[in-house]
Amino acid sequence: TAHEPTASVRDTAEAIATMEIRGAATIAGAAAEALAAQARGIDPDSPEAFCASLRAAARTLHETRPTAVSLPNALRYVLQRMDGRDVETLRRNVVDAVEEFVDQLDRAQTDLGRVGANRLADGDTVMTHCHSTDALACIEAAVEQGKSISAVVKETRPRNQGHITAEQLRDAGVPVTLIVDSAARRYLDTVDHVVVGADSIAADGGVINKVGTSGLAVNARERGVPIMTAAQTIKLHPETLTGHTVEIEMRSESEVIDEDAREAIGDISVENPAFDVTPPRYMDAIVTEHGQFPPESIVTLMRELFGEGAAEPWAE
Ligand code: RUB
Repeated sequence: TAHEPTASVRDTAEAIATMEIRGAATIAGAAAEALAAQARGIDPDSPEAFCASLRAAARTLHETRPTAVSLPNALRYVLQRMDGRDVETLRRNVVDAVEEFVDQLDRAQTDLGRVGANRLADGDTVMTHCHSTDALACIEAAVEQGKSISAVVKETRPRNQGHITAEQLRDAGVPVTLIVDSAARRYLDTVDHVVVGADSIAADGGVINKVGTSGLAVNARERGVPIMTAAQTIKLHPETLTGHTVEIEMRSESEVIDEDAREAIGDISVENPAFDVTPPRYMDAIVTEHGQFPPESIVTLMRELFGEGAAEPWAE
């Protein structure tokens, strides 16, 4: 029917679900672009049909992965600007909103990078977990400020996103040491700052990021190493203002053990949570494009930017 998502929306949704497109900010940008492609690619016979088709596309994109709130925040940003009495006006407003959203995404990352960079000193060694474009923006900005920075990069099992981080830092001229996740506490003795990203930030300042972040934060505190989360404000989770919790994605056991290992081990259960929650007391700062915040005060910014409500403009 006319309301079905176009192939490009289905392709983007598939790429997000299989993690070909991954990382909270990248997912948000790709989802917004997919809405623009849907707006350009359909020829509905009424404004109502146009809107229904965009809502259906947003639902398809929304169902891909549950934890990064940047995804629903992106869909909400675009659909709230879907305004007009005729199809052409609606189409233009959606395409313009997507362009604006993607611009803001880039600008926010550049701006928060400068803030995060100010927390790093010349000669610092940073430790990273997973692959976060917001976290990398801080390290890259520090390098651009002329600071000499080295990195200890956790490989981040089971998907090894640390390899992407290692490659990107090497390209930025940062000397990189790759370690297995279990070696993190040992190497914290040699590290000046831990820098991680976020998929969602809860109203109480809890940081939801790649599984392993909370253990790293507790160990960093115990070793006296400061830890920051680099998170542009589309990572703020508006529904947590009204008492909702953030869903932690559970992924397939095949990411943890292959079929041969499964067969050899036999009847055991395997669990593969993709994210965890770092309590605010273990995080020193949340670095955003509006400056840095103690996690406990992030709720003020969340209210200012998202109000009390978290409408779902994609609902049927
Ligand atoms: C990625 C991850 C990243 C955040 C932030 O998890 O946990 O730290 O998404 O990334 P996955 P960014 O690989 O499962 O998507 O700063 O790029 O938004």
